[in-house]
Amino acid sequence: MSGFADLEVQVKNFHEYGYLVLPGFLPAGLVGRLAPEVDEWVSTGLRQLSIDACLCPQEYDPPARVELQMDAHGELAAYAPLLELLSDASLLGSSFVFHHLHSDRRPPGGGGKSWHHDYEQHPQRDREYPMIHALHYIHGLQPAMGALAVLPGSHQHVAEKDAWNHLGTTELPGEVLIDELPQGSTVVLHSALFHTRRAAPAPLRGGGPRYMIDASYCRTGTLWPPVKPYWRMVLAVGRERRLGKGHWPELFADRHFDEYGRTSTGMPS
Ligand SMILES: O=C(O)CCC(=O)C(=O)O
Ligand SMILES: [Fe+2]
Repeated sequence: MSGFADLEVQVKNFHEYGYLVLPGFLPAGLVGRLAPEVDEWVSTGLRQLSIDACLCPQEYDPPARVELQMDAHGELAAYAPLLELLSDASLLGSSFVFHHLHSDRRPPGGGGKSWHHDYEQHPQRDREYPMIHALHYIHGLQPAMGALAVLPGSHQHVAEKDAWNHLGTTELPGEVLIDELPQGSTVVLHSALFHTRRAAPAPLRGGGPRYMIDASYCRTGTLWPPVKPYWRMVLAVGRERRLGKGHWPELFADRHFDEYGRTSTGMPS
């Protein structure tokens, strides 16, 4: 991975390239509080319960806890420097809503994820309203952990999320590889940007667990498909905890979403 341009230049080019790389964006104190929460979320099975409740809502009740109830995770979802950045006219603009957040820790040597994008629209038809994913690499990235690769500009191409799955995690001409970041780094993607996670090399070559928390946000003005059957409960936690501190009135507002199941299917990614 080579160096990345100044934030200002990256923001100016976001429309064209569809991503920003923000090394060391999160303060050490917040990173230090997030990691044990991720550990608990994964180790106690809460993460799996939340996945089961999305994949099979007929069989599983909504989880007793959601990520935003954890102190540092809630703080991260409404981290002021991130929200200020998103409010730039080149990104989401001044009015946007939280969509969902996932927290994960992958073991050393973990598998890859084929080329895909994560823009929620069923069926895919345009890119009029931007949606953004912030991928937070809590302990940074090293080549041995498994890289992220993105294809600049691919967010302008209207396609289903899995349209490039057949490519697996193969290297594509023009891709940008992001494989080395310090702890507390964030990669901001236009959600329609195609990206892939490469498999981590054998665990013996080091790398440690790979922590990633991803949070997504959408410009308001259209109805977005929810991806979790219990999406109202998640937004209610954001409102009850006053995570936006009153500065972002639409951040956890239900009214920007369609009914679950009307246009949405399956598991958020
Ligand atoms: O693990 C990563 O770096 C990216 C994962 C991803 O693209 C996803 O979960 O949708
Ligand atoms: Fe993704």
